[in-house]
Amino acid sequence: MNGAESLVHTLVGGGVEVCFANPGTSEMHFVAALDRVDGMRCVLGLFEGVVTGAADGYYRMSDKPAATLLHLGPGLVNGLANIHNANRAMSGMVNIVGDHATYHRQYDAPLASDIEGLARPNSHWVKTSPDARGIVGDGALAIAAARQLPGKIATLILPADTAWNEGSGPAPPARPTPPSADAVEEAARVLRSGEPTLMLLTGRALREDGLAFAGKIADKTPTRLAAEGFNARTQRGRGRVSIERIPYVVDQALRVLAGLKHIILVGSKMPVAFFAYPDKPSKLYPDDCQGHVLTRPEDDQIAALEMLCDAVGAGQTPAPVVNGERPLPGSGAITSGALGASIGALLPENAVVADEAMTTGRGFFVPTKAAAPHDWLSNMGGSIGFGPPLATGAAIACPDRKVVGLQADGSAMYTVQALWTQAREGLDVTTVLFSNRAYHILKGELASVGAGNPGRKALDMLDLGDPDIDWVGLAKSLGVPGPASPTWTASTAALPRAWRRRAPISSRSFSRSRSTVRRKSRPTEAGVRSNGTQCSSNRRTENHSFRNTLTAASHPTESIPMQITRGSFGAI
Ligand SMILES: Cc1ncc(C[n+]2csc(CCOP(=O)(O)OP(=O)(O)O)c2C)c(N)n1
Ligand SMILES: [Mg+2]
Repeated sequence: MNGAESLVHTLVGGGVEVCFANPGTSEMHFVAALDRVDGMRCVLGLFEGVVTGAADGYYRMSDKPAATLLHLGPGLVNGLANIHNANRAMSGMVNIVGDHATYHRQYDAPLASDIEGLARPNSHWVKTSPDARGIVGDGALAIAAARQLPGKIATLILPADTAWNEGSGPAPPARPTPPSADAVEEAARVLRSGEPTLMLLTGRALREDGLAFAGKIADKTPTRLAAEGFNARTQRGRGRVSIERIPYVVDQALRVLAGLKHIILVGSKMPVAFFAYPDKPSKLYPDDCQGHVLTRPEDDQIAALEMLCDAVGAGQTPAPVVNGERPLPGSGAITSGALGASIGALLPENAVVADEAMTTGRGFFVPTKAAAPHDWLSNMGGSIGFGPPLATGAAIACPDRKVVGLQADGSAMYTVQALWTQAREGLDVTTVLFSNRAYHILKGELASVGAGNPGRKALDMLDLGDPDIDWVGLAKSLGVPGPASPTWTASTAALPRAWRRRAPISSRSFSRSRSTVRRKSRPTEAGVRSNGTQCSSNRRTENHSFRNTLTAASHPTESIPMQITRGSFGAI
């Protein structure tokens, strides 16, 4: 067994079962090892930003790190924007970055670079495996680093000539730090004081059970609840406690937080503005407002909330869950609110929402409050192009759930290749694309930063309409074909049917969005499927139902046709 095989064994033994990859020459041993070792699903991404964003989505929905396979410094750098987002979301991942053979480095060949230097700012753990004996141990260390709570970014650099030895050691799963009794008592004291108080939640506190405890506390005491503006994963919908987010727009956030004397931090930080703006404060909370740390990100958020719940006598209080009617679908002009209402009305049960809807999505959160139970994933690092990869990774983590990508057009163009991976892997992702043909949000930012009256050249930098992107054609070329051009009419809640209906598509009305076109898996010489499972030599193919959809919706303020494609493609 060579070292690459040992490393794959180490990863699988350490609970890393998926590798998102974009390999090159220096990673060929690793690629070859995937054929010879069971248990690792390997997923090709056609750009490293897809690879790293998918690892983020996978972690958020499985609470387990995936591996990424990246090609030297440039491969890593291409993936860094979404590593940054994953880092901010506290997602764990194990990056494996190939490097030149150690004896080749002295020649300064074209792909040579300081990979450790490039990795360090966005990695909690970085190591170049120096020799044969180190690789398996280093692999185990990388996994242990990534599996800490909260998750961490581990980057292991593998020179191509490392002649790896056999052996591996699974990393034990990390446990959160127990809550501090003093911090719980301090928070209880603040809550009893009756002074204006906010409990600010993020991270795992936003899972269903954490929200239930927080809701009881908020019902029993005069505290308010809020989540940070962006959160890795919020469990929402009917039967769960609903929580508002701190608004992105500074003036709105200042209004929401005005008058507060205390903020109890549950895995969160004191709220600050996303950007600085002239004549606006960076801190969003009043000067005389005091922060109290109930939990740090590494602490057990749920246990702390439960203890606090008991400390304030709210143990028997029923959790104030949302149990109203589903919202009615939107109608009339296509606005953010109308789209949000339709999404809220028809979101499938237990869906996973990958939200990169940007400006169009500003009105989505409120009307989806009483939707069917779902998980909502937001961008926490502000680096756009995370949505399609995130949806891809989430779908691989949750094969039995519908993943809905709410996607702005400008952001989609960074990582649109992810649709190809979704198609290839047969993932159940519906992408709802909001094609407003602009970097719309930046128009507002241009005004907010006081950059003066924009002229033609400045406005051209924010315009995506010339040429118009053919989303349907683009999606089709990436394996998501089957266009139709229905129109959103005043009373048609057409959009969400895209992911509800199974009937054949017709050209002028919304209907089918899912197909059951079958594809073959890609068995290897050794009879191992691309998902890492073994297949018998006489039956080397497996049918996957392909359930991928792309919907292009128009600008919220216009009533122009929306388009929907149904995913369908033949066997590869
Ligand atoms: C990696 C990266 N590059 C550039 C930006 C700056 N940026 C922020 S929003 C935005 C445009 C977003 O446009 P779109 O996704 O179409 O959203 P819209 O506001 O139109 O809904 C850009 C370029 C960024 N945040 N991240
Ligand atoms: Mg746009």
